[in-house]
Amino acid sequence: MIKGFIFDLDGVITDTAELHYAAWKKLSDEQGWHFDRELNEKLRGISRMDSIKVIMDHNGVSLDDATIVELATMKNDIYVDSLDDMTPEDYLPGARELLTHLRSEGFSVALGSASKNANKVLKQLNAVHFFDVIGDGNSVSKSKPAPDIFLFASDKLGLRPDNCIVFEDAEKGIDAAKAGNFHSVGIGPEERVGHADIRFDTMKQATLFEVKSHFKDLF
Ligand code: G16
Ligand code: MG
Repeated sequence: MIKGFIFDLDGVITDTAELHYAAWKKLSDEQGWHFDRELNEKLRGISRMDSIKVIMDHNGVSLDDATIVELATMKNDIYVDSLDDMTPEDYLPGARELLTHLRSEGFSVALGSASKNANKVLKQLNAVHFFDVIGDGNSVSKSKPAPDIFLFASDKLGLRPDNCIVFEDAEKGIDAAKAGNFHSVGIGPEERVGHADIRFDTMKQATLFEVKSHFKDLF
């Protein structure tokens, strides 16, 4: 039986990828590093520290740990400032409707995001009330593709993984859901999330009706 839903944040509830891109681009320009949208795609769903390591590897740069943390903090300051402009208009189409529907049907709902800034994003969107549990980058130490963040969320909801459906837009996020024995819904193209149990191109298509009809034996 499905009793709970666990949502990733960036790429599922809202598109913070563009703001992450702008912040990494500013840092990279300042450092004389190459950074473009193709490389930004590789950062989808992975933690801040993993992200800076991907960018440094791409540029053949190696630095001591303290400097890496300092640079990642500079990027984060730029990113957090940019969140001030985020408003309740910035849900991905369909996301607020689905969250509202789940609330009205009495499902348990959690956030399972890699971001340490998830609380600020949810506040800007006025989305905090949609969630019974908020799992974010501060909740666990092992990031996706490890299942830890989703296991944290299901545990706090008091549900077993097979009672929950995870919504994810990242390849490593679907890997994490599968590693934890969760049911999974992929949001995005086949080449990225085709390994999910079911896949929709966008959140707009991922209505509760569609999800229920795909997982009909579980409702
Ligand atoms: C998001 C983004 C990633 C970002 C990560 C950490 O993950 O997709 O690009 O690197 O959060 O964010 P922060 O630097 O704010 O801690 P998710 O899991 O919400 O898709
Ligand atoms: Mg994501």
